[in-house]
Amino acid sequence: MSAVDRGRYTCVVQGREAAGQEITAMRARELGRKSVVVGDMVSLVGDASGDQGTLARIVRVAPRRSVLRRSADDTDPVERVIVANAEQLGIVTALADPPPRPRLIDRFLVAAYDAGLAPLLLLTKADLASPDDILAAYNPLGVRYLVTGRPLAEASLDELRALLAGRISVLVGHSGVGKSTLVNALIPEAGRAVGTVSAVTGRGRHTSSSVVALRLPGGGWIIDTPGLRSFGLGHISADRVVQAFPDLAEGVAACPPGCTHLEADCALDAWVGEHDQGGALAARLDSLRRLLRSREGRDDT
Ligand SMILES: Nc1nc2c(ncn2[C@@H]2O[C@H](COP(=O)(O)OP(=O)(O)OP(=O)(O)O)[C@@H](O)[C@H]2O)c(=O)[nH]1
Ligand SMILES: [Mg+2]
Ligand SMILES: [Zn+2]
Repeated sequence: MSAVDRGRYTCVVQGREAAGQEITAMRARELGRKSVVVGDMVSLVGDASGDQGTLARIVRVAPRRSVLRRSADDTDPVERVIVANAEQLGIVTALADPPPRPRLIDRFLVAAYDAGLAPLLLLTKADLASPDDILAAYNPLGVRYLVTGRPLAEASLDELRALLAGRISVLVGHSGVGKSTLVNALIPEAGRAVGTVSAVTGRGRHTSSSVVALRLPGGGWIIDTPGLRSFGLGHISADRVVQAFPDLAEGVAACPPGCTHLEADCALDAWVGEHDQGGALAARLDSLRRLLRSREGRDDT
């Protein structure tokens, strides 16, 4: 299932993706309350010819190999599935306009690790600001990354194609960071609307309003999502959150059993003090603690 709009689901038939044929379907009653999201593999009955004006019915959703979820906020355990069956999470961050928000990056990284998606950091607008600070902060994590700018160099586009080839990738990020711009560069005929970023607020209007999967010319899928201002992690346990900070794992190992990492006996401060170079680890520890506190409703990011 590649898109949904007011109860109408766009589906692409397996094996016929290249032909570009799409089938419009609705939910069958037997699905009950089960959600159908972009990326889901579904079974259709009825008129699946894809002819104009025909409507098939979705009768079954296959077990999902992965689920990207978010909650409304960190204290809300009710989660919403955004995309199913993705393999890679493209965390799109503009280097300026809007400015990078490392704590949002950290949230996406937690979500990626939790969902079993390979994270890929896509740093856009390098024509406006240098990627050095962000790269210094995330290089210790070993997260793969790509820096792009305007004009988009052919070499960067080739590298992006290679990173996405044959896989299902979902792009997430704040509004205006350039997700749809990347999609259009990869798939010129996609014609995804691209927004303007207000010079006053530095905030894009939400240009893309729904999640859409598009087939890549070389195989694989790219999923464009609307900009997210926040990304709640209330559905992820504190342990899982901590595990998503592998760069701090050695310090965590020195903590007392059951350490919440929020109290004075936490060993992380001393460990970071000893191992930090240039403040990157201190920023990550700060980010981790904000996340943990926010989950307890004690603080906000
Ligand atoms: N200078 C510069 N501008 C860029 C670059 N990439 C995208 N833009 C501009 O940034 C603005 C927002 O781009 P979009 O692709 O619409 O951003 P988006 O992430 O899809 O935004 P939403 O759909 O609202 O979530 C547009 O005006 C783009 O032309 C870049 O590398 N450099
Ligand atoms: Mg967009
Ligand atoms: Zn601790």
